[in-house]
Amino acid sequence: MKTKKKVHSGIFRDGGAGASAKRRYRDRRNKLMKKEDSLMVIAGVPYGPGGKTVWAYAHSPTYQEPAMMYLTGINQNNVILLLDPKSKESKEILFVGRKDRIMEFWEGVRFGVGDKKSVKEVQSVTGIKDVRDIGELKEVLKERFLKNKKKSLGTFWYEGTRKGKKTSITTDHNYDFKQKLAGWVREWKAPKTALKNVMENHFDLRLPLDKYDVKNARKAQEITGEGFKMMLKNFGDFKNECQIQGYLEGKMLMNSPFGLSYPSIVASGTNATILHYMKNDDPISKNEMMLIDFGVRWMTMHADITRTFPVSGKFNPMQKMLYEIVLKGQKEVEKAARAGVTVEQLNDVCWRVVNDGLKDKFSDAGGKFKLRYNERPHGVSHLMGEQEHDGDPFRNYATKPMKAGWMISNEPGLYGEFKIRLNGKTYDETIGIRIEDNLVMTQKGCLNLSSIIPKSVREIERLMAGG
Ligand SMILES: [Mn+2]
Repeated sequence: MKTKKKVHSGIFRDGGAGASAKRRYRDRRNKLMKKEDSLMVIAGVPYGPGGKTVWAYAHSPTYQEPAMMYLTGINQNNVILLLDPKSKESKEILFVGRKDRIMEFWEGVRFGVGDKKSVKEVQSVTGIKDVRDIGELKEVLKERFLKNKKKSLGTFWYEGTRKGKKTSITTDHNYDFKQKLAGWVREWKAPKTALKNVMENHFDLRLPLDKYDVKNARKAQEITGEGFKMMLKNFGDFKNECQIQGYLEGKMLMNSPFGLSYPSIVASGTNATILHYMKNDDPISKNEMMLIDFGVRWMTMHADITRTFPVSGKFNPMQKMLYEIVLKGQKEVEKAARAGVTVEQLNDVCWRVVNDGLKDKFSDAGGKFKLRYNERPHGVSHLMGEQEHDGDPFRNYATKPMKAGWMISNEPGLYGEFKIRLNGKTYDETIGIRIEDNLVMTQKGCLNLSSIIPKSVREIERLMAGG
């Protein structure tokens, strides 16, 4: 049973515009050259989501820097927070633009200086009494900085080590702001070292979720799980990946005003071996497996779930065998996860169990396989919380003992070409399997928030049979 060839690669979002592609593209360029009749240079977008904007900006109703969201809850751009713990005047100042009626015409109500009502609301929600015009920031900061005995100025940017070298994310708004502050500090004749990164302390506080966050994270799981169950029950209606995406996301968004955690990955057959598959436009066929990676937000908490199941509604013997190997890896990670353990240790558990399972169950039964990676296709866990991927982007936390309240993903996977003869029948498929739950660490173990979302072979087959 060979997996069907996919329609197009995805390099061209319009499918290469069919047979006439070359002519059409060349024509367009020629026309532009004729019109301009001069030297031109045109650049494609240099960065993906998360480049210059907050990661979630493009596809979620939340567009705030998560650090600001965490500290103030204000979901509006161009807000700056000054914290001055030693000050006798005001320890906290929120800088914001003036009330701007034209901007409001385009974007809706915005909080701004000169608008008593919105300022009052922000003051009462955040508890910050001192709200000033953002135009005063530099002056106020200078005065505060020169008064400050320590002569230090903290700000937030992403910094970590990569391959043993200290490095920063230099393409986002945090770094731009840090560079601006560095210039000011220079102007004020202070040494470069006056600028300090608050990232580590910030994450120490932000990563352990409190009860309210956990409650919201649970709610996100419930909505996500409900959408998944409805989608499975109605699976017979779908003929294309995009229909599954539309239905599933629709169900989730109907139950949450906070948007998706991220755009779903809806991958059938060979597409499931592409880790960040986003094309979601291929037809599905009955002998394939489907991998979907999806989730919704509730308040500021994210669900990040992956489930894999057979399009036919029934696992064939090879699919079941491979699926249960991955499931075992996930179970062992869940058993090992608790405060004090590191993500790297979970990786060791996960990939040992999955690779041993492949050898003991699959190879020993005569199976042959080809993976597209050595031993580990990706990390089994990432931190979660205010962002779907939270914590430092360099994953330096992977070697630090986890703390109670940290939320992580548990997502073992298996991707490759598999062939086996079972019960007189040969199975030969390119398969991607990933099963992802979200765990919250406790002192003694962990809470699996996703235990309400079906994943056993029996549960999935029952739901797909309409029950
Ligand atoms: Mn994940």
